[in-house]
Amino acid sequence: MTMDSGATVDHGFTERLAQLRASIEKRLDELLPESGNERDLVAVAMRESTLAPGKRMRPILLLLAADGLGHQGDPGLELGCAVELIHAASLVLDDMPCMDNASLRRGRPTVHLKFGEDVAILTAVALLSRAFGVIASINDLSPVIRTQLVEVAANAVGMQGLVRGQFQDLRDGQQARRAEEIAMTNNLKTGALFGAIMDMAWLISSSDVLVRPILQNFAVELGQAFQMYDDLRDKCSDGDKDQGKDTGKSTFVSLYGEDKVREQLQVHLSNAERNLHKVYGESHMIAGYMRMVFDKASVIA
Ligand code: GRG
Repeated sequence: MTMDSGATVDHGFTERLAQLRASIEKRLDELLPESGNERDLVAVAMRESTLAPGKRMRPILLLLAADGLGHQGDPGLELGCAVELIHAASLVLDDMPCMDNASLRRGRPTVHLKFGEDVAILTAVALLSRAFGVIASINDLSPVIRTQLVEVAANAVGMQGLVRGQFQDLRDGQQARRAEEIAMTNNLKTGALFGAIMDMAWLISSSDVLVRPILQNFAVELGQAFQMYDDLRDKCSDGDKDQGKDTGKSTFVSLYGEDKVREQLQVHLSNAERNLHKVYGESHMIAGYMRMVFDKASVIA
């Protein structure tokens, strides 16, 4: 798959994004197990949870990031889909009664409500192992790069990433937290997967070693901004997911109030943009895409 790396938001931007989304959805569909047998509930739940209408922000970012670094080929799509499978697994677990106890996700009943908690746990494990299998079997890459990609994904999921962030959020979020503690948790819970995406884009593009930390700085700023956006969403109903799940939890919104969080979010977005510009210049699609995701979000206006 190739894209015009110099594309601005004006020239065919929307169509280009629609094409990317379509290729991601098609490949996810192929990578998920068939669910012809309706009693095969884990397969059905894997498909329904992953193919439900999400933004596909992580695979889109990965594809744009890699393209801007000169990578053209299938590995970007495979990796983007693997990250989306990890993300889907995390949402299934996050919604469970022992965690957020949510009833709605992507506008649909959560997996444990529809299929039962047993199926939800098994679905998350199956999505996660499918993700690692996809990364490990990308033939167009050298075994060394493939191994590094598996390591990047493993670090993002485990005790240096989502798992630690989620644990801190569940347990420490019940009492007052300092701003630095909330930021650290958000970085693990939400920023780690963005960090993995940028590292993956960097690894498959054989880019300059100096570019890697700039992409990581971008991911940290994006993670902070995105978690603030998600926390603000908790206050308003868009029919996509439950409201009020953060009530009684210490977040930036409970610490600073919504207006200050909106301001802080803009600071993180500007910092993210500054890092992007260092690598991709002023007019690359990735910056336009990031702005578009946040501009669409009425909660931050
Ligand atoms: C084993 C993968 C795995 C995880 C275990 C449950 C858990 C640890 C982590 C949960 C982390 C989590 C849910 C963080 C929140 C990230 C976030 C802001 C999600 C919302 O993402 P969007 O808005 O969702 O991109 P869509 O539906 O558009 O894809």
